[in-house]
Amino acid sequence: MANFSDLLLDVARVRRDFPILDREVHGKPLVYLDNAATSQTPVQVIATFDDYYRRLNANIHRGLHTLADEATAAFEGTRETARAFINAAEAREIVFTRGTTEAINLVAQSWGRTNLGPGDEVLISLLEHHSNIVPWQLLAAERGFTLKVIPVDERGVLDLDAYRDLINERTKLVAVNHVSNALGTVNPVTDMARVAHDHGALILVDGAQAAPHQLIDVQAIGADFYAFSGHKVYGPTGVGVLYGRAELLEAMPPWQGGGEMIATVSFETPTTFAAIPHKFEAGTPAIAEVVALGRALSWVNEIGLTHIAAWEERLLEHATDTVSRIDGLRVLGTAPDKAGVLSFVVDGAHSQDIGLLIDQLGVAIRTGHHCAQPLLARFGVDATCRASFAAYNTPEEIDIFAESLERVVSMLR
Ligand code: C6P
Repeated sequence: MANFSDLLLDVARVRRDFPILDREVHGKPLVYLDNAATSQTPVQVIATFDDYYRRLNANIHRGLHTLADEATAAFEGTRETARAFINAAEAREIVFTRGTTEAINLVAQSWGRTNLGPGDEVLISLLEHHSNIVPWQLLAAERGFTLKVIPVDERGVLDLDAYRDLINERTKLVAVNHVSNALGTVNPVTDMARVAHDHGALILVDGAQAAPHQLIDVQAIGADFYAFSGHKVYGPTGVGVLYGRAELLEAMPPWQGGGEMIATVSFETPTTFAAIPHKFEAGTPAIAEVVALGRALSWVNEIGLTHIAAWEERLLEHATDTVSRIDGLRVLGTAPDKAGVLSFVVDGAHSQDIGLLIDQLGVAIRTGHHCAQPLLARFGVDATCRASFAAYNTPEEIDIFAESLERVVSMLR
């Protein structure tokens, strides 16, 4: 049995914040190991959402009445909380989006459409989620620049020599994830940012899988853009954050037009735009979700990301050891620096079947291509099973998962 007693995370106390963990699935206690897809929501965040609609609900930045003022203050409060969460220099460098996907599309449509053209190159990696591939493919087809891909080795580690070979004076942007959702690899984004900047390129970091699991300091990384999603960091769906260096955001044109993003609108003279970040927030945003995201980030701070990271690292070790005993099981992603993601395939048992059968035993894992089809193709598979961990998971749950997996595999063979 793995020993977790030296770690400074009181998992029983953490679990009390998550009522959903008490439910049963198919008559069995839920073991939720699909946190890389969406993490569960603590009562404090649910209460903030509820309180918003009970007491504050109003449109923001527009009204002069009390509710509008209070809703605006709560909304803008999250901007400051998000700034501190990733150590951005200024709150106006935080743009609210619908999630990581929209944040990357914003950069592609605004910065990319203005700055990329024939002869230019954008470097992404084989580890990317489709949301950091397809926006660049769409734009490359339209603007005529070249998309290049940094390869990975057998362990799922980015080939940094290849990165240094691929980058050159034509490279305008490096767009990579901080942590791979499919394999868990943690990428050396600080070193990669230095190399990008040495070549005059910008770096966009997709932090969807990093923000819930490790302390983020966008200034220390040297990120020009950094994106993450609320629903993976114990917050609501439908909201995310794009960090952009103020100087870059200021120079970028709006990508969507509408209310709230303008300074003046006229048919006689050119329409002028609001200052950042509002220039990028057209229309009524997901106000309650943004307010609740602020509470989610504070909840993470209360538990402590360093404690969460240490806890999840131990869960990963324990899970890797336990499932590796299963005959014919192959772990995909064996990088020395990994976050709490365990991807695997099992000889003689299709991943989809494993996912369906293990759900019958109350265990939620993800199966499929994890929106990373080129990466899975690199490993010669079209699907894996993926267990991913959060602060509320326990070693006992890992044991249930491993026993259930063994049962399921023996049924399928
Ligand atoms: N990955 C997963 O199960 P959105 O959907 O916009 O909140 O996040 C997109 C995204 C971007 N980058 C990375 C590295 C991600 O992991 C994700 C979402 C989920 O792995 C759903 S496919």
